[in-house]
Amino acid sequence: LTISIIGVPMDHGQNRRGVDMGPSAIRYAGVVDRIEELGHTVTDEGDIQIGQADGSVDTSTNLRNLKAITEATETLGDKVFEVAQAGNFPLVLGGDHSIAIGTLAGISERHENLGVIWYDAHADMNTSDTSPSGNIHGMPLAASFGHGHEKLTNIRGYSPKVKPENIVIIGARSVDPGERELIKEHGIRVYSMHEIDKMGMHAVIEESIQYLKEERKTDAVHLSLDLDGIDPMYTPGVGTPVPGGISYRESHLAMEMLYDADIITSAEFVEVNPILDEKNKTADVAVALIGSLFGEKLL
Ligand code: DIR
Ligand code: MN
Ligand code: MN
Ligand code: MN
Repeated sequence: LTISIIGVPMDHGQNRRGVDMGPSAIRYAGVVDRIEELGHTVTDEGDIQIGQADGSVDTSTNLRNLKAITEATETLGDKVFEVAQAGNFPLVLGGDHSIAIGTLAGISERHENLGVIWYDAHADMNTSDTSPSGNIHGMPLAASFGHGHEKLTNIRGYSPKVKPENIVIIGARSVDPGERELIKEHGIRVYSMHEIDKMGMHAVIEESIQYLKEERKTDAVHLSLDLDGIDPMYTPGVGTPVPGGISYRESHLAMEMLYDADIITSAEFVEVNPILDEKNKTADVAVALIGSLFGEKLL
């Protein structure tokens, strides 16, 4: 497997500075060596250029930094499309979660029936109408199935990127009222912390794989992993930590099972903020999970 790393040093999707340094922190934590040691080839494509933004929420749209984000996600989408067309596995490093709009815009064009696993404390299913914050990092999943401001849903000139019934959310524990409505309306599959506690992560991943592969018959699956899905005791370097999250071990088990099922065709690891972190702990966890996702085993 050839894995192409794309860094997206963007913090415009939320209001805490520092997450733009996520790609550097993850590279510093040794992501390239970690993957190469598993026998894969890595091409580091460097970072996407990110424009300036003033951080204000536009009063007519309720969106913070819309222009800079649409420009960056268009660029990212083109880059992701290019590496995927070349037959490589796109591995995107964030940056805040708004970048998923671009990643999905690049990937989905190549697939009829893309599946998405959204590993996150949040549902990221707000729109400009429902968002309590105006932060676009709380909107990428809604945008990907055609809900929200046209500038966000139509990146790379098409919409939707994914069918709502091809989405699985894992780790949710902070969901806003408008997001709950969309989840219900579209019957989106959600394994919240309640289901993870009750069923165990093994059953959650087994069911998710069965659902996406056998029931939904997806032709590719993108993993979008927000480090705040994991409990902040393991990943404190995130902008919106929520207690009561997925454990370190459960997360490794999840990545190992996804590798064994040979189901993931692209991935992104987002919301690593080294300024809020403790000695790069959160980037270290990201790299360890990336190792498991690409086949690292004890024996
Ligand atoms: C909140 C926080 N639901 C919002 N979202 C976050 O602003 O829309 N997503 N932190 O990862
Ligand atoms: Mn998120
Ligand atoms: Mn989150
Ligand atoms: Mn709808």
